[in-house]
Amino acid sequence: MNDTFAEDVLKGLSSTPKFLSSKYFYDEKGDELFQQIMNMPEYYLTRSEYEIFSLQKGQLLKLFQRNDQPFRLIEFGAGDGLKTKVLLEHFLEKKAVFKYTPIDISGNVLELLSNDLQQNYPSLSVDPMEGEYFQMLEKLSHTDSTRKIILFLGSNIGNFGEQEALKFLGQLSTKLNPQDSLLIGFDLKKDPEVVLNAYNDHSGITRAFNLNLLQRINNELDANFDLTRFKHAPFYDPMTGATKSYLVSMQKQDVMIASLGKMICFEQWEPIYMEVSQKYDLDMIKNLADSSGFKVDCNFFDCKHYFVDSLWSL
Ligand code: AVI
Repeated sequence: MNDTFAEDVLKGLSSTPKFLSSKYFYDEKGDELFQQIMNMPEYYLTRSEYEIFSLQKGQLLKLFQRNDQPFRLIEFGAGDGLKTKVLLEHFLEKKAVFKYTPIDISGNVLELLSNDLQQNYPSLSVDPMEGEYFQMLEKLSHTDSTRKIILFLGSNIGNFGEQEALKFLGQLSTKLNPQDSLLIGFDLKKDPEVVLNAYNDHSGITRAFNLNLLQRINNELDANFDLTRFKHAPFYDPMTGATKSYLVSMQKQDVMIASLGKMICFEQWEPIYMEVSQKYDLDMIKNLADSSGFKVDCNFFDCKHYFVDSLWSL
């Protein structure tokens, strides 16, 4: 049993209001469901960022390369690297001198990605690192002074609360050198219906993605959540840009988490707060950069202005 997972679940479900951390969505089944989410017609985010990279890879390379200097592309939480491959392929074609360093806490994810890249791009220099982002950056800085370009893509920053995002980016800024840059993906505020549909798809995949965390608690902590008694309820607030997802208990019920020896009691219609997916506007992005020690150098938009990859430096 994973102790941190157990502690976090206990803390979240004993709190008022109840919450669970969306970082725990990603067990094997959760990874598979997220893969399906990225392919859904409603989930525009992945396609938007893919379009940005496909159409603006030349400009990105110019900015990364700076007078043909070598650079190291460091990706936080690379996943299957589908979008990044568009960049890698172009950079290789243009004979850019660079290394690619995906960092992930999952050795399994890194192995799959590295094998795939080696097979498809034998000339690519892949240097994966398994571990926590900042620890790995620290480790790198002892051995390598090449210009670093950090990629934090896919609106992953949107899953951080406001203070958490500030803290994360503030910490990141202290780990970088003046010549380094960060390319960070933000999902933008847009037609509220478009946003909400991305988190409330017709086929019920996002619903299953949220419910899977209750299933994970059943599997790993010997709990007895009845998934049919919880309703997936996402909301988008166009004022703040927060999309928040809840699982709402449709009836008064008690759930036993046997491995923790803990009974969790739900009132009828009581929610569990599952995830925030923050949507930004350009002022919010500039403020976030300013308050975390960065400045915005350049913004790359898709044609619909649904998404932006923002290039920051110190
Ligand atoms: C990983 N992250 C950026 C996704 C998002 O859009 O917030 C996670 C997700 N949750 C529901 N659908 C997708």
